[in-house]
Amino acid sequence: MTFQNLFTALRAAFPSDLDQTAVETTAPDGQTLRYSWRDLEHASARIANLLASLQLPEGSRVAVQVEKSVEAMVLYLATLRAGYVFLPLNTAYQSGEIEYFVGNAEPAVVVCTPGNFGWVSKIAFRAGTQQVFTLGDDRTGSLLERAAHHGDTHEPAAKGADDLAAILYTSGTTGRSKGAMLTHGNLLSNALVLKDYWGWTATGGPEGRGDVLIHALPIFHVHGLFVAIHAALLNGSKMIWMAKFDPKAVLAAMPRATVFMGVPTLYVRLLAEPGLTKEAAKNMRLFIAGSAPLLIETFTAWQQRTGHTILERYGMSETIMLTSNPYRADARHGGQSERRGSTVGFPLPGVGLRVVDDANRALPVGEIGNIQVQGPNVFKGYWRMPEKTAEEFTADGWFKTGDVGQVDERGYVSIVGRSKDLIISGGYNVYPAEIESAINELPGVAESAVVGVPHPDFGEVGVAVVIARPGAQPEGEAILAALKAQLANFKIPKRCFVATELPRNAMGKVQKNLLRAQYEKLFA
Ligand code: MCA
Ligand code: AMP
Repeated sequence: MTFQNLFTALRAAFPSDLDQTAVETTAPDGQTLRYSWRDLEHASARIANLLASLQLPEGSRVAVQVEKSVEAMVLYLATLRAGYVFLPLNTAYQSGEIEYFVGNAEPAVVVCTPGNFGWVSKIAFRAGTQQVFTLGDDRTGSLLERAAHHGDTHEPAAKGADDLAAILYTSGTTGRSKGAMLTHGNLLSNALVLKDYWGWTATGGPEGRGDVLIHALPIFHVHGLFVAIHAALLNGSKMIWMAKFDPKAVLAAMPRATVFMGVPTLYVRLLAEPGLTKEAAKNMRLFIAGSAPLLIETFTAWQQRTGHTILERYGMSETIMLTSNPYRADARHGGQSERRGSTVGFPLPGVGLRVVDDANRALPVGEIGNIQVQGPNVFKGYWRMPEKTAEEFTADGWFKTGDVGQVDERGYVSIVGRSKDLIISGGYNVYPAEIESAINELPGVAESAVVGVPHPDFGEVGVAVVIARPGAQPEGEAILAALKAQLANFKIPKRCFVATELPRNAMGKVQKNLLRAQYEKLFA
């Protein structure tokens, strides 16, 4: 069979009755909105036709920084359909961050919120962008106005498995963010595997039409954009779509749903709701967690409160999903079906995973080392950074995840640490190097170190330690306020201390482990 556009594969799974509800959501004005499968088909065709009418060069990027809405998802589908490359951007990013992404990716089209048009369009036009559209979360803006003039049928662009579908920016321990290039083949192969491995079904469930997904994650990262949306669409499953995570709204939706996906912070916040009981969760089939380590306390408390065992999985922007605890018996692993806390389960079918030492030599079972992976889901490389791409692959073609872990005798993978200097806060990645260089630019600062410490809500948060220049007296609060003007809010350290020196080893390297130990109980 010849490979099809990812959109074509997703659309082929729409139910035969296109008038059924595909997505249900609450509009900003409180109104319940229902979108049928036909609505998704027509609305994505109109936007795809609009994009096609712009006669963009092959491989053009469509960069999108908008609030979550069903139309924003349709814009993603339309970009695939028209054969262009989707580039989602976190709504928290500020102008300096957007300037970098837009300058680096050189998108032909940028879509932003109506409120941000002034500054975003300036950045975009300076970078050579042809068109800047706006899209509000209340169906306003020039994108939909223009799309309304286009037809509601559209033949999806022919795409090969190796053609680019999306670029996701992911930071690095050194230097600026890198755009991970994901292909139609990467995304579709992973979605097909997950549909099967997680037992998605088109029968039974609260409406007799199979699974219903509660979608409460942002749609500018792998978890909310690909894992959640593809799984639901590929199964013809309805989504209960939430613009923002609200634990009470999720609880209220559970009786009408079967699957929920969240980062650990979402589970922690749901556990704080007295309404979370076995009764409330009794119709649910599956709770999936990932993007950050799920504490065993959360895993166990969830089991006790709901009677459900969270299925934890592991992935990356560069690879989409890599491993998963089993949903049902996995014949490759002795029929094992147990979901084990503190593990991320087995490599998904088709994914190769090995644990190696620093010389890339495979380690025996149970030993801790660097995790490397292979498979049809592994990205094509970093956008316009061939040397960075080469650095992250071994000579024999394995991708170096930067995660440190082990595989036990039963085949379960555990992540025990990271070789990359990275903080994962509430499921968002924060690279200390980026924050430190922003702090070091501030007046009165000689140097700084940012470390991740445990936090009851976000799992981990950043803490900054700053050394003053001679004669200067910078203040922690003022430093944080200055950072807020430059960086996405989730990257701002939760505390900033001014110290007289940073602990260093004999080589002069800052001993971050000592700083982490010093501030470990700050939020206990
Ligand atoms: C918000 N704040 C945060 C975070 N989120 N601080 C640290 N870490 C965070 N994640 C801060 C804001 O800066 C703000 O501070 C205050 O909290 C309130 O902001 P608000 O936006 O109202 O917060 P919220 O709505 O409560 O958001 C928390 C959240 C959100 C719902 C947990 O962070 C979230 O949706 N996280 C999910 C991220 C995700 O989808 N990750 C998947 C990546 P101030 O008031 O001081 O300004 S994909 C991935 O990692 C891989 C591939 C994978 O395996 O899935
Ligand atoms: P990102 O760059 O946003 O794609 O984040 C990918 C990183 O998130 C991985 O390299 C891991 O360090 C981390 N991650 C994702 N899922 C898990 C998990 N279940 N447990 C621990 N870490 C995870």
